[in-house]
Amino acid sequence: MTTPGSVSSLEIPRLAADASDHRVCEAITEAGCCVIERAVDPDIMDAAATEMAPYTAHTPRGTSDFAGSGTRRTGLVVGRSPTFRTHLARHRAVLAAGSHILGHATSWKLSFAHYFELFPGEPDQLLHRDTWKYGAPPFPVEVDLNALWAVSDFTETNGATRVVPGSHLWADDRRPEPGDAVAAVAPKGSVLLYTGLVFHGGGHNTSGDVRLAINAQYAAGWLCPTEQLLLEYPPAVVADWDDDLIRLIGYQPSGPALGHWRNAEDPFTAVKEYRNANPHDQG
Ligand SMILES: O=C(O)CCC(=O)C(=O)O
Ligand SMILES: [Fe+2]
Repeated sequence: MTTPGSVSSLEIPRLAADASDHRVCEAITEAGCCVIERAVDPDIMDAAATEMAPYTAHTPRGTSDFAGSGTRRTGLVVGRSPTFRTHLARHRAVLAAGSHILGHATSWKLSFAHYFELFPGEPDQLLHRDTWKYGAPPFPVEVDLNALWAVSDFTETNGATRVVPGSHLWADDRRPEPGDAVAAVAPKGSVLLYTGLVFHGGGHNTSGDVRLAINAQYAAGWLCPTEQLLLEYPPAVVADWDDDLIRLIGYQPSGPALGHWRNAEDPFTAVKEYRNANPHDQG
């Protein structure tokens, strides 16, 4: 029996791929995180890795302790990986968790999607809350949800993300003690979901293998996205993508007066205009 706040007072909830949306939301409410085992077929992860492989060689490794000199983070995943667009960005469990955690906002969006390679020897990353990136006073609500897809197995030795279950409920000044973090071991095809307030960090890769992941972050629509997705994916690029995905990357207003385009129009209008002007461009 553990007491609140004691070391490892919670485990990371582990759910099966067919777990109900309700169960996913319940786990995240309680622990701030969960692993959905084999949420997609491992072949889908191989396909995503193959799509990203041509781009990684030119990606510089991290240049800070936080970014890690043994980590490469390759961007433009939404554009470069049709598999991400089709199978991961709008995965059923991710959307359910997103609506549950971020549904307080008028809209919520994809904020970032990068391909992570964690090389042998990379040490533990500082345990952190992703909301620190906003450099703002604490928000009264959760504003971020992460989906970290296991593109390779996540193991105790290859740097599985360490997570502190339940830490989303901690006071702002509380910090993890040694031993609070639990490795989110997960077979290829699994997804680790965690909110912006959950302490977590990449693990120490003591193996000889590269740990592969796709990190997709979703955020309340009223925040500045982590990545300039509309600059990366202008209307000509997204014209033949699924409408819901196009909205998810930011072609939608937020609240009564944010995120408009031109004469206070819905930015999706820009995609419609492109399609009308270029009817032969689409798939
Ligand atoms: O690679 C990981 O396991 C986590 C990385 C992370 O949390 C971050 O870079 O913010
Ligand atoms: Fe993080």
